[in-house]
Amino acid sequence: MSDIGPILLLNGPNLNMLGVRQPEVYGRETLSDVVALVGETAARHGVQIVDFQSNSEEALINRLHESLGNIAGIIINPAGFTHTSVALRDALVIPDVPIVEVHISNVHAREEFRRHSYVSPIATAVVAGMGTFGYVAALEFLVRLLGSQDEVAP
Ligand code: CA2
Repeated sequence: MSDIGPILLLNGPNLNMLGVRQPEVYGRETLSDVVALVGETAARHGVQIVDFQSNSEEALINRLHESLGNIAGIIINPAGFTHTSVALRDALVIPDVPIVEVHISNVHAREEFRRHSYVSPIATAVVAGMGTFGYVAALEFLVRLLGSQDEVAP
């Protein structure tokens, strides 16, 4: 096991439909496939993933409140709430840990309304357009970031 604490993997509304609908936009992998992929990557680093998906803004916010003091970082695809939710953004800063915002699609190459994110200004890093590999990239980044924070000077 590494010294890095658990990483919270949050997925917002409709992402439970991954692989089921709109494969031309979001690919053929299901959310379970994505969670398994991130879990395998995390296991290789000795890091624990705590995953949660909800279609409810309230449930996502409550999950963040429950995570206070228990997590080392957050990977979140806020989905539609990216573009609408001040409340989710306010909740995301509560655990006071690094946040990586992930979008499967390139939100900047789509409709204008997808170009604004309430989350990006409080995120440490933003990934968009890498498909589901973006979640793995986010985890690798957090492992590197959190691992370097743990290093003790010789
Ligand atoms: O590209 C992304 O990951 C998004 O966060 C996905 C959101 C969208 O509102 C954002 O602008 C970009 C939509 C998630 C809906 O996921 C579905 C997956 C399969 C079928 C239908 C919806």
